[in-house]
Amino acid sequence: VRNVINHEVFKSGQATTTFIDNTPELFDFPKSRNRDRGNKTLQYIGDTTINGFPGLAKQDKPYFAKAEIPEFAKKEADGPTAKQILDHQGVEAVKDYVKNSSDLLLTDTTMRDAHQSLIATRMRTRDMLKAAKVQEAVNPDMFSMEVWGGATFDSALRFLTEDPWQRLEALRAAMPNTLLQMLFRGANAVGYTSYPDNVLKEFIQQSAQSGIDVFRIFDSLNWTKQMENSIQYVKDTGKIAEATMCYTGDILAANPGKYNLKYYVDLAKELEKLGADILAIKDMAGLLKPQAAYALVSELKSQIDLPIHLHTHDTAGNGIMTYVKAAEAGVDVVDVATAAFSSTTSQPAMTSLYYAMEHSERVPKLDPRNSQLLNQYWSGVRHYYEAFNSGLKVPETEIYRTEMPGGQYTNLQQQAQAVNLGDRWNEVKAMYHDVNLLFGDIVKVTPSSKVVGDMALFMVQNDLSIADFYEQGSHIDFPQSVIDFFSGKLGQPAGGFPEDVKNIILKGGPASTERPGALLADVDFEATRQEIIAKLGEDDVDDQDVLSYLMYPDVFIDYRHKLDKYSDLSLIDTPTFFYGMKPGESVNIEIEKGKVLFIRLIQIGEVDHNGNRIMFFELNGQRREIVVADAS
Ligand code: 3PY
Ligand code: ZN
Repeated sequence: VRNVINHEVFKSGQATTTFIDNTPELFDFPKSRNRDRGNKTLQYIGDTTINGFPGLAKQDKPYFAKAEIPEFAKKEADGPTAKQILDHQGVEAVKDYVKNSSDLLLTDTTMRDAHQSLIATRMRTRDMLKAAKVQEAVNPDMFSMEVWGGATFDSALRFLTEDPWQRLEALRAAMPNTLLQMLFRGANAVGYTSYPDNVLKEFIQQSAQSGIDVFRIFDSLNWTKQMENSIQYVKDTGKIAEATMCYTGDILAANPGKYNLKYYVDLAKELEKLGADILAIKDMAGLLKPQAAYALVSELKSQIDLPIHLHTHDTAGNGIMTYVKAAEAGVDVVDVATAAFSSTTSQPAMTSLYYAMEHSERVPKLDPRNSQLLNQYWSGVRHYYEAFNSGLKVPETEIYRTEMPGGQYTNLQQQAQAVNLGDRWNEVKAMYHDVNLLFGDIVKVTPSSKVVGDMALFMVQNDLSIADFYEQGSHIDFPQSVIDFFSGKLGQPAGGFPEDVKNIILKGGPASTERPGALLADVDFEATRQEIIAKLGEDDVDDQDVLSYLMYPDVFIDYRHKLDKYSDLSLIDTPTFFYGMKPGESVNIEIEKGKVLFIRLIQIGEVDHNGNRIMFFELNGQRREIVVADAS
């Protein structure tokens, strides 16, 4: 890891998209980890073949057509890109460029929010990288690519045995002329709890150094106190601070309650004062209807002087219309995804938006033919991950009532299934709405959305109604996340907590109105590094590892153990990674340029009296036997 950004060629600014291909040593792991790599890879394939991939129902490996990039005509950028402007002229010049663009600018979320919202954040780096390497030849005028942050950090380590930093640096090298964007959860960085300020600062600095240009910073309660430090830390790096207001409710409703137009205008002004370079409207549940988008953007345009970047989810099926109306009102940038990873709980499709705006003044600079061709590749990739599709297949306008974020929908549905509430999903959704009102109508986005989700599941599981809550609540132990929320650990919601509900939940326990981060002591990074070294028994622990550990201590240690056991798994093709191999099948794994493991699975042995099976492989022509403990 971390070799890319410090490589002389990269630092010189001469890196092109062939840089990674011609410089394989970038991804060299320390020798010890790759010792015996052939056997370790066979062990992984053996374990996965026999016991399945964690979280996936075990099944025979399905057939998948290989996802390939079709031929396309290389496109030249129409003038300097936003990334080139940032690198050569700085943030103010990017702001001017955005404000002066007559066409609508686009952010492609395929590699972050789109797969987070459709396939439980399971997309692997290798599938991203193949598209990333041609991205600038296909669509060089993309304003930015959202590729990092949100749940991807956790998911890479936890489920994919991948280092998120390595992913970022590889994508950076593949797209040197495009702004890379991340989603940063304010006080929660890329985790679910509050971190001390020095951790936020270090995380932002390291992310900037590893390739992030645009930081979309939000707070799950729109509490600006939890955003101001992060905004400043980003500005200190010379990168772009995109301060965010999360959109909830309906500003055009007859009685919009506290989330009315004035609320958003005041919030936007506050973020502008805090130094935002761009204002993001983060419509995480897809609640911003077209006419409301027009009203909101028009008003903001007349009241603040920042470029405006709109993000929505297409859950209700109205996303394209929302973007078209926002564009008419002067929005500067909108978030879209490639068609194969678009729609329903994800972002609207980029080519659909292009055609919806064709022949209008603000049609985006997008080559629809090239986008469609690249989408053929993405469509192949989507198939690999079919088993993780668990969400909506069709639009759901009920979302206007439930207000559930796109990224949460599939997750909560899976959680409901895990506790045997799969067939009571409609009740869970209805309860999600009721719990939100019980909690005083809060902004729901990670991590506040998780609190509402936990409570909704808890209520349905225990057959509790809202009336039961008031009657019996003082005798009930509520989920820890709910107690933490009411004790102020996520911050303060607009209008405060409803006192009666708070008393029932906390039962006299402590509550604070301070900013949680202000109560946390600074982390000693060197002491943390020593702690990790002691746990791992090896001293190959760098600054990025320390940050990964601070975000997810157990997950990180577990990741390193898996890496030691199996070696680097990121080079295995995706179907083999999830399903192992079938007897008689052959796969090739290119571990370095020109160095290939040719693997054939010959036969799977019977279970012996210890519950083990012998797997008979051929590795580069040599027979190998691997022992796998059959967990069934
Ligand atoms: C995240 O925080 O991961 C989100 O995508 C919120 O919408
Ligand atoms: Zn989103």
